Amino acid sequence: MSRGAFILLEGCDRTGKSTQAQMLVDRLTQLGHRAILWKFPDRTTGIGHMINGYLAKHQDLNDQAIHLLFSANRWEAVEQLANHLRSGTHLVVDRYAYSGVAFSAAKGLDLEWCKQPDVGLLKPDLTFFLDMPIQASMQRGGFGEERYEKEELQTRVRDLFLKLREPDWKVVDATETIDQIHEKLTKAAQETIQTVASRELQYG
Ligand code: T5A
Ligand code: NA
Repeated sequence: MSRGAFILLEGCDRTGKSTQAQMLVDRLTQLGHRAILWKFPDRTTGIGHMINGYLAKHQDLNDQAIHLLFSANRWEAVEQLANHLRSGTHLVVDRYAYSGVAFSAAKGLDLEWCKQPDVGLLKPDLTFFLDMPIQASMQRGGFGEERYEKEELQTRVRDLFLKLREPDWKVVDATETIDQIHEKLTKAAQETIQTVASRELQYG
């Protein structure tokens, strides 16, 4: 049986990741695939509740502790994610370890230290980086409510994402229309679905 593809959407806040992730799941489903959405942080778990409390500014934690909780929130999902992929279900994942490293390093933690807790996780087969100027994303709905939604921090996060960028990332202009971006993502996702069908799951 062919395995599912792990498709990741990354980017700074308000670049349209959740909008596109949901649209991609719906489109793949319409095309006859089995596809599900998975969002990190997954705020529904015990660890996720702690992360939510921190992001909503109800609870303070030091930078190292919250970093490890974000990573633990990925580790607690790893078997479920792998099982979905093995059963042929595609995963459209809204943020993952690159966000984990970029946000914590932007706060001043050592970059190499930040990478360590995520070493060995399941790896994405396709990564989209939705990119746009911070000034423009700040104009979008809802910006400014959560802990990290500040211009200076987001600017550092963007620089760090560009530093973490891997050669196979698809950098997407997030200022294009929702439909234009959706078409690009769909095309690339379909190509990846074909190429990974008979490939082993990737960890790293
Ligand atoms: N974090 C996360 C860490 O520090 N470490 C970690 O390990 C992880 C996983 C919450 C915070 O946690 C940090 C990063 C974050 O600061 P979250 O729950 O993913 O992470 O954050 P959310 O608030 O859910 O999402 P974002 O702020 O990142 O927004 P999205 O999903 O990028 O954007 P979306 O789709 O909600 O769109 C935002 C607005 O823009 C409009 C939408 O309609 C919406 O109003 N929009 C567009 N407008 C014009 N043109 C387009 N192309 C548009 N696309 C969307
Ligand atoms: Na989102």
